[in-house]
Amino acid sequence: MVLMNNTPGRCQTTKNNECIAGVPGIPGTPGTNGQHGPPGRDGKDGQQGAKGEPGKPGEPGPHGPPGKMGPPGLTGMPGLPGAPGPKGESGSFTNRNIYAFHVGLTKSQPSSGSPIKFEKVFYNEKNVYNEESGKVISPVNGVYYLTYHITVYSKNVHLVLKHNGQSVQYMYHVFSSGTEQASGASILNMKKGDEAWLEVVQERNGLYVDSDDDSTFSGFLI
Ligand SMILES: [Ca+2]
Repeated sequence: MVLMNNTPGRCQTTKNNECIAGVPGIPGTPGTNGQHGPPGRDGKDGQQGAKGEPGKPGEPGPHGPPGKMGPPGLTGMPGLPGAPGPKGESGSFTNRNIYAFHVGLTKSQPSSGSPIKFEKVFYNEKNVYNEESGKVISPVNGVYYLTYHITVYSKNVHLVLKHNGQSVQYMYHVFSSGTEQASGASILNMKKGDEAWLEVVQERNGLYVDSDDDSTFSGFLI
């Protein structure tokens, strides 16, 4: 079979003028742009990226509420003594400490040169008077009133009051007749442990005692 005419739009014919098939037409002009299609579907998730740089420290947050009270701590060391308190009011006389003595001779005419021993004890609070030595020995610092009342008979009496060995006061009585009285008194500022006593001077020892006469030495802390 031979195609006689290939003009577009014409029929291809054989030798016997038979139409076999039409010639392809001229391409048409391009169509106008179509409308936007619907949005595509989301793509697949990408792979995880690399770890980023550490961020800057944030600003401090606000203060939190106070925590719960903890357990008690260990007991501390005792504190130093406080300052002395104010002076109290004066107590009554009956409440104060008494330092006093009242003693007498048991033998007449004591010897000189040593403390006269008054061994008859009428009263001796806190042992202010020491019978063995014949001395007043002060247990505290204080001022004492000391006095003696001597019965004099047959001889003169010459006495000296001594404080820690120092002569403080003399008393001299000249005997005349019968039994007489001689006395003396002193105020002594004594420190704790200080001693005071009476002593006969130069054998003038007419001090006397019997069943109804006394020669006494007494004193008390003022
Ligand atoms: Ca007598």
